[in-house]
Amino acid sequence: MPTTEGLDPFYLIVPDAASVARFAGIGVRTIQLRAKGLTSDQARREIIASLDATVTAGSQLIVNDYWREALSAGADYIHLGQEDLADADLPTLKAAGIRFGISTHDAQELAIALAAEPDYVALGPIYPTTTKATGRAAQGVARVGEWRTKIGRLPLVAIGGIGLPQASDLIAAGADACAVVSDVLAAASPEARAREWLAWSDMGSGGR
Ligand code: 3NM
Repeated sequence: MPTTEGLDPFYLIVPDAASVARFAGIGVRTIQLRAKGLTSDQARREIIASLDATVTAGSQLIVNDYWREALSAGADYIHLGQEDLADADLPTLKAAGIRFGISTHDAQELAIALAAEPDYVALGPIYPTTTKATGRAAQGVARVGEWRTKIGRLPLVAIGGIGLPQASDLIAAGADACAVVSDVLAAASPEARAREWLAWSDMGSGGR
């Protein structure tokens, strides 16, 4: 049950094109490619392979980090961290019709993000996570409600330490989507866990 702006309540983050293809193939509708340490050529190849897989499956690909390569490869949705935001050529990206989300961790970053007029805002880390060294204390669920109030109707993605048992509470608190790495990728069967998340999404994601 996709929500606003092409974001499904279950927003999966994976490290490479092979994983994008694997999860697009079982029906995951929103997938972020978050590959690290690639050369520009490698990044471009990963993005093109990811686009092939998601276009075929009818899933939405969101490319993290490599905005130049995403642009040249024909991606239509990217994710920018605050550092990427300082570097990114937003007018060019917008002129190309590329939608983008921005990470935020505090009120100052939120103000910077909103000034860029993004298509969604991500807030993290909601819970402690070992997947990324954010250097931040966990935000907690109440902060999701605070962000919801501050951003109006703009889509809100919660991220960081989220497992399926917490997901409905986050939607109820004001998130539109839960972005997830380890709850799926570190599961005994990542595919089975992804299917549980999809069932949750199909059932209305906790109902809001
Ligand atoms: N960004 P997991 S937290 C990639 O707070 C990422 O901006 C975060 O992985 C932020 O679901 C995070 O395994 C890690 O906790 C998400």
